[in-house]
Amino acid sequence: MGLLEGKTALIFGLANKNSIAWGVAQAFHREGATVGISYAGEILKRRVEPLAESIGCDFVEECDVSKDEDIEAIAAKAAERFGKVDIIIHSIGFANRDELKGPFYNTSREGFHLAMDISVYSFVALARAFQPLMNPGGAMISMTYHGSVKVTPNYNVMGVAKAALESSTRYLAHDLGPQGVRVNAISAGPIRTLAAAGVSGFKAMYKAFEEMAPLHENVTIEDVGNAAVFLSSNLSARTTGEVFYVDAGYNIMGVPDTSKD
Ligand code: NAD
Ligand code: 0WE
Repeated sequence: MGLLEGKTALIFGLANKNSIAWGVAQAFHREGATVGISYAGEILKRRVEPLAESIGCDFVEECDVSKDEDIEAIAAKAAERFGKVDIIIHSIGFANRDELKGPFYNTSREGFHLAMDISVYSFVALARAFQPLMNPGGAMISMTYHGSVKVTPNYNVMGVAKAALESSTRYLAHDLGPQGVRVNAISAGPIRTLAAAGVSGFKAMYKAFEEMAPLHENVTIEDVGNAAVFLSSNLSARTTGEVFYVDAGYNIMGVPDTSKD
């Protein structure tokens, strides 16, 4: 029997087959969950619908998380279709491309607000909208990156946003704990997704990551999907407010190992 049998999951942030959200959707389907999918805008529909169909998902809804009315509408649709929901996955992050290069002090006020709105506030807003629909024993998960706690050149305002996202995860865990809903974050190592495409220096970072990480392997969307299964299932029943690293151990290292050079 699957680990998520009888559970309903809503996954936000599917763009294409490389998305972390797709790794999560496939793992959830494998474990017997009923999956609903949400995507950002009309142009993604063509990509997302065949993927959804391939895992037997027929709840595929557009939701631009910068719009309160979109969030309210999808919560109402989910209530109508499923009644209650067990799992919410937030796999959304965005900053203007020009904020992800050069010195952090060049971050514009507008760029700062946008990154915080899409990458952080949206998780808070989803928690509020779905809280009345969550079954006890349910789980919410956000996706973060180690640039929140250690400087990653060019990650800039996204690092600050991820710090706020991880903190929001803890505050939401406190809020929702009494109703039996757990809230955690997964901190993944670098993965070649749409959000990583065109990031200058990503290829070099990817290689350096593999060299430095104790397991000497890069992280896949399947790895993140499996961690999300654990954090959504009753196997992690007493874990909440945590940042769970899926990074081949990269974050434990202080300096690169040059002892064999
Ligand atoms: P992705 O581009 O596949 O996913 C990002 C998603 O955010 C896209 O589906 C995009 O449509 C969505 N999005 C952007 N603006 C939105 C809006 N206004 N409303 C709704 N959705 C919106 O890339 P990904 O790497 O799978 O990113 C998913 C999450 O994982 C992000 O939070 C990202 O920061 C995080 N993350 C990524 C990596 C990595 O190296 N790829 C590592 C750690 C964490
Ligand atoms: O969270 C992320 C992706 C963040 C991201 C990426 C983009 C590129 C395209 C947010 N917004 C945008 N906007 C765009 O227009 N990661 C963890 C992947 C990532 O992105 C980086 C990284 C890493 C790692 C950017 C700079 C440096 C390192």
